[in-house]
Amino acid sequence: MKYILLAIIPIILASCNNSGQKTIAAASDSTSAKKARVAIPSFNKDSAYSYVVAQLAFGPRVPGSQAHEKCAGYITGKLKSWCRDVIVQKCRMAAFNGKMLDGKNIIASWKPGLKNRIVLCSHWESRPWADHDPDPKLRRKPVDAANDGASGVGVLMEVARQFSLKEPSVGIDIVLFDLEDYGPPQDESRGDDKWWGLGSQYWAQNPHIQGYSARYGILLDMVGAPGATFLLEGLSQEYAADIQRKIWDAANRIGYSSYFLYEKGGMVTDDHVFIMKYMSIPVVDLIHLDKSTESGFYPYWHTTHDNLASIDASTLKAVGQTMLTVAYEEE
Ligand code: AHN
Ligand code: ZN
Repeated sequence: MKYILLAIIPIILASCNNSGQKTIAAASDSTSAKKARVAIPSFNKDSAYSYVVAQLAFGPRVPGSQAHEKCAGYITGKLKSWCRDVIVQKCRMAAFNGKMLDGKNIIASWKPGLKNRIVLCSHWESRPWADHDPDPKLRRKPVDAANDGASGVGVLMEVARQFSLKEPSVGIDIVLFDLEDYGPPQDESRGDDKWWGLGSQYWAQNPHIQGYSARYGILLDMVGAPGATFLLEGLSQEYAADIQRKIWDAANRIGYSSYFLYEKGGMVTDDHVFIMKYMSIPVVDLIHLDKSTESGFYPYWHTTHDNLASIDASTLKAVGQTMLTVAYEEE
């Protein structure tokens, strides 16, 4: 509950949803003819899943560890095999505890000269502490971060592979952030949002290309759990409502209505906040929210159970196919 402000006025929400539904139907009617012209490649869920497996094989990718170093090399190598323009942006950031962290934001760009572009992002490193584990003895153990890390990267790696086979018409940047999840452990009560998203804070203030901008961004966070529910995250709704609607409409149109719910979720301090703040690019957080858990996130969030067993390739497919649909339909 500390990190996520849940909506408290269900009556107002219900009426918003109802009027929203009509607009959705009208919008998809008028655009369906144009949409039908674009052939959308098929996202390979087994391929995405294999990229999740490969990341986990290094062990927890905790900043400063060998696994972290090796995994950065793995992701960079794969992206270079699919994309000519890959940049590894190094940063050195102070953590909440004074420790200096060496981070790497990994960036792949298609049509880098084009102004008309969108940015897809996720974070790739693991949280050092499973501070929300039900077992207090495990709360200082690192998180495998299958869902909270590897899932978004796995999806975007497969998206990158698809881009290598067929370029979308707009420019695209895939930005994989480091140092997202080094925020203070729950029991240390240093409740300041500035200790989260260190990699994205660095990139947003020191873009890989001077004067970088994009029309909009999509952040993938925890996109691999079985039966995931993507609610309309509050800050995205406030600052990027039209983009959020476009993504949810695309997902619902291609058959993923059980994952993409037109239901308001809480506000999350995630990487998208810093991109919006420092770059003024509207960014939607596509994140698994669950109103039945105490945290508001998916049940295994920041626990030792966030491992390979909590990943379902069908969820990766729903998210990945939606990303391809949005990207290839953009003109
Ligand atoms: C906070 O807990 C402040 N933000 C959650 C962002 C996050 C952590 N996403 C994944 N792990
Ligand atoms: Zn996390």
